[in-house]
Amino acid sequence: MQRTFVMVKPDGVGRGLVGRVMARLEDRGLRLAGLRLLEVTPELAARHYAAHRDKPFYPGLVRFITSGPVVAMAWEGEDAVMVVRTMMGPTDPRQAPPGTIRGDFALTIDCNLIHGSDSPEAAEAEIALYFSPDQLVSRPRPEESWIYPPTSR
Ligand code: D4T
Repeated sequence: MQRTFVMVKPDGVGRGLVGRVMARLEDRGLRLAGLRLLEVTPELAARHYAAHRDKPFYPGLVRFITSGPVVAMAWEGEDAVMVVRTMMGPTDPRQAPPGTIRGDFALTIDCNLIHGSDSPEAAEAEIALYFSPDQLVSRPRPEESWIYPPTSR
């Protein structure tokens, strides 16, 4: 099972959308492997967004991500990284089709509601940034035989 890191950003927490975002991921069949409510410090933001350090939007990005509580999550599923990215929609919510999380709940790139890892390697690094091993669980959901059916059924 692949793991991915997902964050409901301060706008999503502030607007009370955490439950609805989580419900979409659960409804899809992904399983929750880790969950934390926290405030991102400037130091943590700098580590999370190190790849964007030289971008013009970086100062605003750090200001935004540290502006209120976030919900950090690890989710598991086959191809979870790609599945979550597809469910999120493009970075700019104006380009995001209806039915995607950003397409249904957000309007601007500055407040685009959700983050999801863009590769399995990024997922591993981001999960390690927000969770210690004892804060993660990996237990199949009982109904998973209806989500990943054995090929021989
Ligand atoms: P995250 O990392 O938040 O999941 O977003 P994406 O993976 O979809 O997009 P990204 O890494 O390119 O951008 C990170 C973060 O920066 C904000 N941003 C991005 C911004 O404020 N202005 C911009 O022009 C861009 C490209 C939004 C997401």
